[in-house]
Amino acid sequence: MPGPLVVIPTYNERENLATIVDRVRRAAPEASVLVVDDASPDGTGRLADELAAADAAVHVMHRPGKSGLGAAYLDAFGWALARGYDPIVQLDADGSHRPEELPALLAAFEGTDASDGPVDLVIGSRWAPGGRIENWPKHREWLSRGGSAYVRRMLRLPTRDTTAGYRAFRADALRRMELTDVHTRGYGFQVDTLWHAREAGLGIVEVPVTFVERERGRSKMSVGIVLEAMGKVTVWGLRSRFGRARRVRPSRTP
Ligand SMILES: Nc1nc2c(ncn2[C@@H]2O[C@H](COP(=O)(O)OP(=O)(O)OP(=O)(O)O)[C@@H](O)[C@H]2O)c(=O)[nH]1
Ligand SMILES: [Mg+2]
Repeated sequence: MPGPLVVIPTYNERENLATIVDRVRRAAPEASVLVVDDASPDGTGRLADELAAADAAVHVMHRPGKSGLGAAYLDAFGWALARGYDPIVQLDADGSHRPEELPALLAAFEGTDASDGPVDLVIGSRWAPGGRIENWPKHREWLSRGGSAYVRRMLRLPTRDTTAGYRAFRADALRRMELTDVHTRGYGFQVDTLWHAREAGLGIVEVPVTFVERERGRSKMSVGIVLEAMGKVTVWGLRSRFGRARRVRPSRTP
């Protein structure tokens, strides 16, 4: 059995990659790593190849150019499912998602969701009780909290941290989600997949984490990315209330 896979998407993360891979390998030695690099100009892809050459549990996917976090994850999910990895974890390269919390995320699959059903998706949550943020200016925190709350209300999701990127999916859950219907390539990808997870009736739980602001390298976040996400959420929310188009999916009986 190939076991868990931690997917690390990278774009210009040369300063961060070796440390983060090492931390993942120490925190969860049973997990393999897949670095998904979009031809980073700073040579992150070459460094990833060196790390893979030194450790058989580290793999690299090279993509031809920067085409967004969502596209990178969708490619990685396909790679992981074809090889039998389970569960599949999303983790940023910049240290914001602490690898030391991987055991807690993975352990949550042993529990049950709010309706006593099996857990299909574990969210490393900043806004669940016990979750924390380190080194964020107040305005950034309020923007993120506000965005997350807007998504929660609009889409009527019970999840506190709807935009979290630190997540673990059961392989089977990814198969049940209609990923071909996920078109958001920017950061709205996290909301898009949460919405699809909900539509597929997945068992979702949140595990509190401490989110640490990146220390090195540059953020790829932009106003355009936020607007892309909020625009889509508004459309989905209104459609689910007033539209005829809402697909009805069987949700698991408790
Ligand atoms: N492969 C790939 N990785 C990307 C792309 N855009 C961002 N990433 C990676 O996705 C992860 C999250 O990106 P960040 O720039 O940290 O975005 P963020 O965490 O929302 O923003 P900050 O809070 O400012 O760090 C990092 O590991 C990036 O290197 C992309 O287009 N392709
Ligand atoms: Mg980041």
